[in-house]
Amino acid sequence: KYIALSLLLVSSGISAQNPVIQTHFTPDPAPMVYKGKMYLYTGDDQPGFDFYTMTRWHVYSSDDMVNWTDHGSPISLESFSWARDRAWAAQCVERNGKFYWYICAQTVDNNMAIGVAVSDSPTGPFKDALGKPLVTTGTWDNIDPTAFVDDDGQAYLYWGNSKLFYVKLNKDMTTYNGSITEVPQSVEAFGGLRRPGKSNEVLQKQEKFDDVYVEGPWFYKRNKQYYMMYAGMTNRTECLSYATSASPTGPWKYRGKIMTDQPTNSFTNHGGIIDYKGKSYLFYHNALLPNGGSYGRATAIEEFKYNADGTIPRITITKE
Ligand code: FUB
Repeated sequence: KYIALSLLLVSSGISAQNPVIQTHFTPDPAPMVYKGKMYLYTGDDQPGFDFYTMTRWHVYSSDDMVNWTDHGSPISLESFSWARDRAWAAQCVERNGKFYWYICAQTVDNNMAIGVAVSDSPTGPFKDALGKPLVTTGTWDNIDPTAFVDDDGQAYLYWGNSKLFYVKLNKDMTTYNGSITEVPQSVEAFGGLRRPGKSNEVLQKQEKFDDVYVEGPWFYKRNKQYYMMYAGMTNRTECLSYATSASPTGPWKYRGKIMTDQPTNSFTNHGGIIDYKGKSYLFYHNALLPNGGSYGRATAIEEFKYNADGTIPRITITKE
């Protein structure tokens, strides 16, 4: 039934509105451009839950950033035999005409793991590429994958909650070589106050602190500079912040906040940045759909212009 609803135009009109999809909750937006079209991959919050109890992922597409086509829900927890709950943040990237949708989910042994589904089309059908997780280390750290294929063909997968990790993906995009590297965190790299041995959660309870890496990394390159946007913690809600580097593996330099913890009314924020038809866009989520909240989040988009030196200006929430 759900698939049968696909290919409907879900939003139309002359001017864009935020949230951009008005028919579903669409948390954790991940944009991708392919053959002149913008694709939007999201999670799925359901009304009435009091946690991130999510079971499937969605795809939408647009030619004009105003009218969005709903391609339904090509993957869900059932697509991954090893996944039992928490269909959390994901990103789809293209390589050589194949589409790799990196997802995270709770495993049957109650940890979080990263998997990958593959397709010949950006809208599916997708199939679990491995039949098992791509990254599983028996912890809750393994969430929010972000993938990027560099100009030299080397692909990277970053992810992590509280801690930030990466691996170098093999050309098949579904396996990796070498060990998992944890990215060192410091005030210089990701901002914030840190004390050795204290988790973000402990710090959060103890003091007000200005920014710290929490989750939701978004890794990309622009004009030979690498960018790592992420959800940071400020005053107990999430902001979007970023760091840059001359190399895909750091060292990272903290560049400040992109979107502050202004009232999005949802505890989390999660973003993606992309250029499309000569313009730059920030995708993020907020709780501004009717009945929205921390567990009812919806994708919003803001157009912005990079500063001349490549830094990103502070971006504010709009409703149109
Ligand atoms: O949507 C579930 C989780 O909330 C995501 O994995 C995090 O990034 C946060 O947005």
